[in-house]
Order: sequence, then C-alpha cells, then structure tokens
Amino acid sequence: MPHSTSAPPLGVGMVGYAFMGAAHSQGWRTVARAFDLPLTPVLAAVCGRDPAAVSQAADRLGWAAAETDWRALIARDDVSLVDICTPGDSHADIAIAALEAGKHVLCEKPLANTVAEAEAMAQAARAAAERGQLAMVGFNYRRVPALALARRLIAEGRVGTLRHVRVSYLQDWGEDPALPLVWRLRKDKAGSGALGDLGAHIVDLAQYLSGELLTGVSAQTETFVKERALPGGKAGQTGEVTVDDAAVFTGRLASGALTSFEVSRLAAGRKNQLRIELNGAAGSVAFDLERLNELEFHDHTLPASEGGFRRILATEADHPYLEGWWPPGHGLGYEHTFTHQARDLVLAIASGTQPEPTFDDGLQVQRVLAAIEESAQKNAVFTPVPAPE
Ligand code: SOE
Repeated sequence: MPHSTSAPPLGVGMVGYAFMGAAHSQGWRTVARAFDLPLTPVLAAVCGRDPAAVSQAADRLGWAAAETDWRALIARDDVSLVDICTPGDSHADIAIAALEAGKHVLCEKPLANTVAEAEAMAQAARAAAERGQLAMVGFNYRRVPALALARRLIAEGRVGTLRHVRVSYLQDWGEDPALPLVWRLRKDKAGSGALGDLGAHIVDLAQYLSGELLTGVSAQTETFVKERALPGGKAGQTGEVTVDDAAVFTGRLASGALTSFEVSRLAAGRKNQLRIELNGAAGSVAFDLERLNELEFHDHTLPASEGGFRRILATEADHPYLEGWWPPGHGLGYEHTFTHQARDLVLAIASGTQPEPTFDDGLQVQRVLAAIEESAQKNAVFTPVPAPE
C-alpha cells in the first residue's frame, strides 16, 4: 500500500446507501489503493429514491453521480457492475434486471427474501455467467483474514474429520423499547428477522469453513417484542413485528458432524458478537469477531502435554489478504472485509472466473433458512434441507 490506479476502469453503480451502502462504498474507495488490481473500480453512480438524500449520500460516500431510479442506474454506460445494498424485497428484481442488461452483480446477503426469488436469481446468474457476466453474494465475513486462515487450515486437514460446529451471532439493538417498526422488523421488506440478517451469515460461515452443506435442521424462533411504534405514526400508534427477534437451531452437516446455532437481536450487551468454533479429530479452531485479528488453534496431533489452544495473530504477510496492509501486528477491522470483498470480485471479473460465494451458494443458504422456519413452525421437528440440483 498504496498502489497506482492506472489500470483500466471498472464502473460501479450502487443501489442503496444506508449502513451497508456506506460499508461497500468504503471498500470500493480503498481497494485499488490497498491491492494491485488489473481493473480500477470507479464509483460511477449511487441510487436511491429521495433526490436530495441520494445527492448528499453521493457527496458523502464519494460517488460521482446520483440516480433516483435503479433501472436508469443499470442502463448507464459507465456502470459495468451493479452493487445491491437495498432491503431484501428488491434484490431479485434489481439483480435479474442487471444481469440481463449485461452487468456484473454484487448482492448483499441474504440473497433474497424467499427460496423462489433466490432460485430465479441463481438461474439468472448461471445464464449470465455463460455470457461472461459474474454474480457474487456479499457474505463479507468470509473475508476476515483470521476466518480465511481458518478455512485454509481446515482445507489442509489440520482440523481433520469434523465433529462439531458451534456458532452464535448476537446483537442487542432490539432491546430498545423506543425502536420503531423499521424495515428489518417487517417480513414483507426483510423476509425474516435475526434469522435472515444474522443467521444467513453464520449458516454461510459454517458451510464455507467446514466445506460441507447442512442436510437438516431443528429450530425454534421467537418474537419477544410483538408490537413497535409506527415510524412517523401518531403517539401510541403501533404495528405488528412480523419477523423473529431470535432463533436457535441445531443441524447436521453432510459428514454427520453436529452443529448448533444461536442468533438474537435481544442479547443485552452483545453489540455485534459472532463466535464460531469447529472441532475435529485432528484439532479445533475458534474465532470471535470482537477479536477479529485472532484465530485460536488447537493441534490435537501434538502430545497432550503440548496441546491447548494458542492464539495466532492473523496479521502476517502470508496470511490471507495481508499483502495489502500493514506490518505484522498492526490489526485490521470490520471495514476491511468490504475492501477484501471488492478485491476478490474485481480479480474474478478481470480473469473471467466465477467469484465466490456464488448465487447458488446464496440459494443454498436460503434453503437452510426456509427449513429453519418450517421446523420452527412444527415445534422444532427435524426438517431436511433440499440438496442443490
Ligand atoms: C444487522 O444489524 C447488521 O447490520 C447486518 O445486516 C450485517 O450484515 C452485519 O454485518 C452487521 O449487522
């Protein structure tokens, strides 16, 4: 760092500019300075419905132009890649239209609000790939260096035959009694609650790190706060919360390994805590997002007297993504995952190779989420997850 940005441009157009839009913008702004890329992302235009607000967002986040209609954004000649950072109810329409218009697509997670939408998106992505347009889902935690290192160790066999995956992803913003009925609390906008928002991340991580798919789940969900103030409504006017606040579920991986998951928006004191541990016959890895530069590793092939978890600081030059950053020990943060995500997508586009996670990966996560909801409705009965075709 820094690198020259003389490589040919790759025009990016982004739809949505709230929290995720700001995070993605940070990734697009920094990626060509941190990494040596064959294409230089150019922040061509950002899109939102409110003309004044989207112009301000363009200014604040570094986009050259603003649009108020996503179809106009897709049609722009200076946009080759469409980045979708909107609530889930518009993912399918925007992604399919962009792919059919010959654009590459990055879509925030969860891929869609329903399996049917995700299937249509995955089908559009497969057809687009034949024409050279590529699509990727924004499961950004795959790009935490310590987690990418965990994947590398597992793929090298250092964890061995898998026994357990234990994951939780906890937040507490739902505990605020004054929180109005925002879009994340409405099924029509978000598809599901903590399940789709946080559960999608950890289902993806469990499948990615283990290299295996979940074959079935048993789940319970709960909506603790059932009514919330209507945004912009009169005092005392409330509306129904139509999504889950929390979910707990167990599952089986294809190898027979057992998994347990917990997600919540009402885990008081837990702001954005994602913990994952995998135990295998040859060792274990453990990670906590609140200490995201660190991976714990226990090598079970050592004599017991030398065993035990040790802390690997994932900041060495040969650790994943670290070639772009600082000398060892000068840690990274949440925002770097979006820079890494942009890097991986740009490299895939430049080389014409399929980036991961694919829309098919996003579809498979969606199938797991649907099986969880079905199981929860049937009082936690074990529910198979359909395998990919
Ligand atoms: C929810 O609060 C949220 O913003 C998720 O939507 C993001 O995917 C996660 O990274 C942080 O939390």
